[in-house]
Amino acid sequence: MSCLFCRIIKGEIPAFKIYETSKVYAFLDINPLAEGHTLLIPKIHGAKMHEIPDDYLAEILPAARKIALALGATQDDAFQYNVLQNNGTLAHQVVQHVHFHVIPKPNEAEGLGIGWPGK
Ligand code: DGP
Repeated sequence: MSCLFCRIIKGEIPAFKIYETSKVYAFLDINPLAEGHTLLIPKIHGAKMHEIPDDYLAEILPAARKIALALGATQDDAFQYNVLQNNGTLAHQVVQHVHFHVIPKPNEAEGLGIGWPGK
């Protein structure tokens, strides 16, 4: 098994786990664009989103919501964030296992990262 993120799911490569269910796994990004930058992945291998079965994708947004709440999201605008997902190298995908970025957007980081071509 050579997929980096499959190896993280199996615990063969260390990562700071944030959340896990039978179908999804979330961990801190090794190269964070902001403190708390989290990667959320299905626990089934597929490079691009359209390769992932619906029952795995169905757990992604509820998990992203829980992660956002854990990072500090509230009813007001005090905590803001991006949820991003890249498919293919032209779309700036580097790791070939589907992943969703949950990226806090602190005020002082205005302009950092999110215009993705500048990444
Ligand atoms: P993308 O460009 O969407 O494919 O982003 C891949 C992300 O994966 C990037 O933000 C850095 C992160 N990443 C790469 N290798 C590792 C690793 O070994 N551990 C962790 N935690 N994150 C990684």
